[in-house]
Amino acid sequence: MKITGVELRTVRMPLVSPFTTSFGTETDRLAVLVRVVGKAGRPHSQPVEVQGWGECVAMERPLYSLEYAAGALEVMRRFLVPVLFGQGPTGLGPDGEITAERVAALLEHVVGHRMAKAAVEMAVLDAQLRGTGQSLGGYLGAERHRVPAGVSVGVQPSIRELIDVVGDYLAQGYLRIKLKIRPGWDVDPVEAVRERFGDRVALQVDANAAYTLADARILRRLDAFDLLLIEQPLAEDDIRQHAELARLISTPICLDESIVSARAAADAIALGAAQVINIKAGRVGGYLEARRVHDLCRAGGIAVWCGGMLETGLGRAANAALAALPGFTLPGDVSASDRFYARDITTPFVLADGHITVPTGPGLGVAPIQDVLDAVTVDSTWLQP
Ligand code: OSB
Ligand code: MG
Repeated sequence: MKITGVELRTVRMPLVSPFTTSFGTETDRLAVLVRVVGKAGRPHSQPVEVQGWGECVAMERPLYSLEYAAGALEVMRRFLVPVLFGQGPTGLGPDGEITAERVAALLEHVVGHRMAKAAVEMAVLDAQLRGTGQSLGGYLGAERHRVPAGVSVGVQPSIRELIDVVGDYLAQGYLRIKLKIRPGWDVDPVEAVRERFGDRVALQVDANAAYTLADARILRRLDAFDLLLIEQPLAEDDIRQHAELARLISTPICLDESIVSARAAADAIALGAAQVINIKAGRVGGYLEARRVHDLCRAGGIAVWCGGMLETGLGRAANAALAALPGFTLPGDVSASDRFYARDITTPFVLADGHITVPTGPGLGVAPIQDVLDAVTVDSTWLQP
């Protein structure tokens, strides 16, 4: 495919309710979307115009990771998109052709900025697959038509409200509950949810790096509640300390923030810092690297599940496809669109029998609904060679 233009579109979508984690409260989702337009060459016929969509998971503020939406937009505009036009230090070759499989290598000279890179790769991959008519799930190696849906429950103002919110999600059919925790909101909410809903509910917690090893005594109290896992209790670069914590508590440790690549995953596993891994394509630089994380975890007998970043229908479609790979043995944060948005920019994903259906159409299998997209767009830039 030859890329002829790229649109970078920033959207701001109101959340149905505030989402509070240990790092802050979000009331709306600011996201940068990437639309790649190109010409797909086909033997013996005229090239056809194709386009593809990517979604950058960087949040408005650099609180979950060091990337943030406006920064990612800048990096894409100045340093990543020009490479797709053949204007980078790594040339495309005389024909200007590009494939999704080459994007990561072409962008490797830019240090970090994995969420920005992932969005660009996702858009090229979507366009490429639309050109060949293959679904993203089919391309990645999905083996299921639907994936079990879990839901991430933010820190609530009170235990009473938490019980109401969790009860509502369980009534909707969600198959796994993840509670956000932070110092002062950990043992009590977990105990309350177990007391009210029983031992059969699949339950896990996510600290988003809010603790230190000195808190091991508190975290150890969570051992009593038979949690599936505790996600990212310590800081992103505390790999060794996660390994130490693993020796002090019996709840399996799952890493999120720390796993920025397949290499980081291999190291964390080898050091005993992660018994489970949360895979987010944006965090590791793209869906192709995400698949590599999946493959190495599967080979090593490490359970994985698909994380979420409050995606619009675009990222949600891609996550559903990824989560359908055989190594995803735990329910992911792949929830219905209405978990976050009253009106999604694509046809909404809905919960059916506790599952989300994996799209089967070409590429992502979904695309933005133009007037809904326009209504939430706050900025748009069109880039050409
Ligand atoms: O740590 O998994 C996380 C949302 C934003 C940033 C980080 C995280 C989350 C979530 C929400 O937990 C997951 C979802 O999209 O459902
Ligand atoms: Mg997490």
